[in-house]
Amino acid sequence: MSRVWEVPVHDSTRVRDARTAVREACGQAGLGPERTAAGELVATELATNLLRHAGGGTLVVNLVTPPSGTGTSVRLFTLDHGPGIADVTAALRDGCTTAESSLGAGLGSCLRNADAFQLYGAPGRGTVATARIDPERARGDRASEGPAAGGIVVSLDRAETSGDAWECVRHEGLVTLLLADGLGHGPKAGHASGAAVTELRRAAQSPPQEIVRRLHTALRPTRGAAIAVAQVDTVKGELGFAGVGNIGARLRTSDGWTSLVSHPGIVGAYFPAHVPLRRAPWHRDSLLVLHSDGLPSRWTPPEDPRLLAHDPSVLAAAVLRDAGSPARPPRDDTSVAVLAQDPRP
Ligand SMILES: [Mn+2]
Repeated sequence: MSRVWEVPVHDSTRVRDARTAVREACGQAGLGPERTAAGELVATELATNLLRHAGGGTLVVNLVTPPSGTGTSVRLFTLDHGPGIADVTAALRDGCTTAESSLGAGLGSCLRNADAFQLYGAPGRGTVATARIDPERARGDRASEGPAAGGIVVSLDRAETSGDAWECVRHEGLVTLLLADGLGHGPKAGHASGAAVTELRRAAQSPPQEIVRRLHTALRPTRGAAIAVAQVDTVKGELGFAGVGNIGARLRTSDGWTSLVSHPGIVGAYFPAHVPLRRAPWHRDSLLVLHSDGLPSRWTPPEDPRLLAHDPSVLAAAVLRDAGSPARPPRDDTSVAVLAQDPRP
């Protein structure tokens, strides 16, 4: 289950709604007053920027596991289809002001108050901003070497609960990414994907096809889910992938993008006799995108090298934004999770 806050920001009254959403999220994450105040400040700046520079957009708030692996962090995203920021470095420098207002000062404040903050703007395509507020001030962003994961979850009709969930678990040299799409949508679907996340935390030392099998047992009391598990062995430099049900998976290698195919079935209900394991080499420039079927199937994988160099959370949010449009809202709970080697070339 994923708790989702999604606030459309199209006039100034919505800036307060954005702040309220982040305060609620910080409360659910158990953050203290200082981190909550930081989160509210970042929400205010990002929502204000949507109005001033993009003609409006959307704030999405998710609860995520921090790089330390313990506790809960709050992840904010703003997505827009505005003109995009041409010079992000200049925009992030404090005191840099545009003709209209103080874009730079606001973003500098985000940079200082968030534990991680990234901005990606492409002229004509809009901007993605993301900030993470951790329970404690981060001391370095990375838990360890190897690939980093990030994702975004939204829900059908902006419901509080999404039936989709993702999680990444590190266990010694293994980095395991799960994406789960509970059957249908809403709280019961969320119960299934939540059970998958809980079991992954216990099973992350197992190979992917074994994890999927364990998830099948764990999900029997639920209505079931589509599941994909991707695991990078950082010692061998190898990716293992196993999926059951309709989860999209695309892997970027030096030759371009390839699809990793899941096996038909429903984890927790109808389990295939044999779950194939797909192996692929994992390089410095490897990148994996997992997504639920809420994402239109004809989405195009990102090619902009500037985008590919960003944090996986930015990539996931950009994929989600670019697959849809205000005229075509998602018809299901939707999630995108990205695993990327860091640092990338
Ligand atoms: Mn679905």
